Order: sequence, then C-alpha cells, then structure tokens
Amino acid sequence: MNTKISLIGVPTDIGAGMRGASMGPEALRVANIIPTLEAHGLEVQDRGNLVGPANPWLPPVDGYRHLNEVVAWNQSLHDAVYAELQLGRMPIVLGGDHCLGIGSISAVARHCRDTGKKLRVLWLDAHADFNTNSLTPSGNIHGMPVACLCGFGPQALIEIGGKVPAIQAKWVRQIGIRSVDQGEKRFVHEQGLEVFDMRYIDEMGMRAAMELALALMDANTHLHVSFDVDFLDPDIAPGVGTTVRGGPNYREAQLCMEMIADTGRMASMDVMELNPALDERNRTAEVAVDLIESLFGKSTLMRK
Ligand SMILES: [Mn+2]
Repeated sequence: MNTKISLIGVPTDIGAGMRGASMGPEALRVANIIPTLEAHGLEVQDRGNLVGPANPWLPPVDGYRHLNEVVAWNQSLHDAVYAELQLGRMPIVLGGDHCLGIGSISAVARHCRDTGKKLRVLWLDAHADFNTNSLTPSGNIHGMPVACLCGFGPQALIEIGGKVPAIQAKWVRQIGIRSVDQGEKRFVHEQGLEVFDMRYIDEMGMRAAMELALALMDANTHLHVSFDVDFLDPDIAPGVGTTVRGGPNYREAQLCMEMIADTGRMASMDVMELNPALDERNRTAEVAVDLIESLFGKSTLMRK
C-alpha cells in the first residue's frame, strides 16, 4: 500500500441539510489524525484546507440547493485529489459533507482511466446517496453524489471528472444502508447498485458482507473508500447531521475497516459528514480517527 498520504481539508456544508460539517476537517486534526497515521509509519502531508464559496442557506431551485456553490467546491476538490494521485500519493479527503464525493471520486476515476486501473468504490453510509432532483424530498445535494457519479445529475456536476458517467454503478458496493427514500429505492434497483444494507449485515454478518464487497479485486484494482460517518450507529457517532439508528456498532465497524486493510488495495479515501456542532467533546471525530487507524493496519488481533 502507498505510504505517502496527503490530507485535503474541505471545510463546507454546502450540500447538507444542516450546518456544521464545515468544521469537520479541523475536528479530525484536533482528534490527532496526523500523529495517529504517522505512528503507523506513514508519511503524512497536511495540504491544509481548500477555499470556496460560503453557504448562502437558500431554498432549492429546480430540486437542487446551492448548485453553483456545490459545483465550485467539487471542481476544486477534483483538482486537488487528481494532483495528489499524479504525484503518486494517497489522498485522504477530510469533509465536509458528502456532496464532495463527486469531486473526489471523479478525480480518482480519471486517474484510473489514465493509468489503466480498475476502480472499486466502497460506499460506507446509512444512505444510498442516489437521489436526483426529481426524486429528492429536500434538494440537498449530499443525497445525490452516487447518482451524479453514475451520470444522473446536472451537467455541471456530472462532467467534473472529464467523462460522463465518471463511474459505472457496478463498480460500487454500498455498506450499512438503512435509510433510502421511496423513489430513490426504485432507482437503486433499476441501476443495479450492489447494496449490503443493515438487514443483510444483521442476517449474514459484517464478515460475509465485506467478503462479497471486496471480492474480485486484483493487483490492478484501485480501491476507494468513501466513509460517511453516519455509517456508524449514533450510539458511538452522534456527531453527524443525519443520524439513523441501527447502524454498525464499534466492533462491526472495526471488522469492516480491518478487512479493507487486509486487501492492501486502498489507494484513496474520504471521511465525510462529521459535524462537530452536534458532537460531544469531539468523541465522534475520535471514533472516526480510530477507525481510520484500523484502515491503515491497526489490528485488534494477535495476528501476523
Ligand atoms: Mn452519505
């Protein structure tokens, strides 16, 4: 695995339904993400925070809130992620709300096209994030990034990575899903997204879910992990804007991360939706950093 890490802070809540995720990058730094990664022998460079438009907090227009601002943030994130990948480094995006998955993953997809790699996207989330402007109840674009990446969304967003669609639905595996809007559910099935929802995890276990989600990757596969902190059960992660009960507990989440680490294929990642305004003494940021540490090989097990 690449041991050169670049942290990219993206302090915005432009796509969210609640303010506060803009403070996520600093909360992760305060929770010691840098020394924690360095302790695993990784060379970490903090690139600081991107800058972009303020959040005007306006109602949706044509089913999108803040579309122009969302485009601006995602364009600059795309450029930053793409630059790090070209330098041979592993970008870790510190969000920010999950609309930023569009800029991050479209850059990863572009890099994979350049280098002839296959792409696998693991989407750890309580939500499918597969809404469109006609399906969305809120107009919040943080509910739409997967659809945009698959080519369903406004032109200015779907073309950011230089190719439409940026990715194919069959490259995505979603884990932990437990809140999907009615129309969105139909669309997820129509497009054939592979979803390991909480029902599946409850019945079959996290191990079986992750074995399938990580199957059929080879040495030429770039694995991108998009970690929405609301993936976790709110008992351990209250600091997010869209908590949904019944998520993975600490042990399940840790197993998930360890199994990803075992593949050795992770080459980029996002940490999204952390909302310090809703947190309790930064404990959600600390749990997130703890789980990120597991992604980089901290093992609970006495294994070699
Ligand atoms: Mn999400």
